[in-house]
Amino acid sequence: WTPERTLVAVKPDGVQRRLVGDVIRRFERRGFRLVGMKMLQAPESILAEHYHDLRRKPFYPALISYMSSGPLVAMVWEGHNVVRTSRAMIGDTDSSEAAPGTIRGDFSIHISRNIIHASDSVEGAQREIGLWFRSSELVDWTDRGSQGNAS
Ligand code: YYY
Ligand code: MG
Repeated sequence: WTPERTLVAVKPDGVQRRLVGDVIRRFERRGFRLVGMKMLQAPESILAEHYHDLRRKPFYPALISYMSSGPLVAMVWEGHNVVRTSRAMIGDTDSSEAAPGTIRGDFSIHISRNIIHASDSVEGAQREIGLWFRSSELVDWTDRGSQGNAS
């Protein structure tokens, strides 16, 4: 078992389209553990830090304006290999390449409105979780035998 945490965010288009429940359901069904969640209008300072590596890309201004266009739902999910598995669950960045069955492949047709974010490495996940959440906002909880699963 490789216990890990990752940052997942339902982006403003996902919230507008009422996809928050579906996203949570997919991660729960897979067996991951929700350890933090909040809805917020993301401040530009957080977004700038979050997408720091992309700051020189031509699409960066549009990306920041899209991400600030409405509330998003940020979550921290925990479980075995959650970083890698959640990337597989969300699908390719470019929605037109995202496989059916993935979140982007089921709900999105364009890279600029691709519904969801998930960290792409363990180090990136640690950095992003620290950016979006205080440690007091993360909840350590364990499975009770009769109700839990193997994660
Ligand atoms: O991690 P992921 O979201 O799959 O892709 P990134 O390469 O980190 O890009 C972040 C974000 O930027 C992407 O989800 C959509 C947007 N974007 C874009 O609008 N146009 C591109 N050509 C590339 C990325
Ligand atoms: Mg990324």
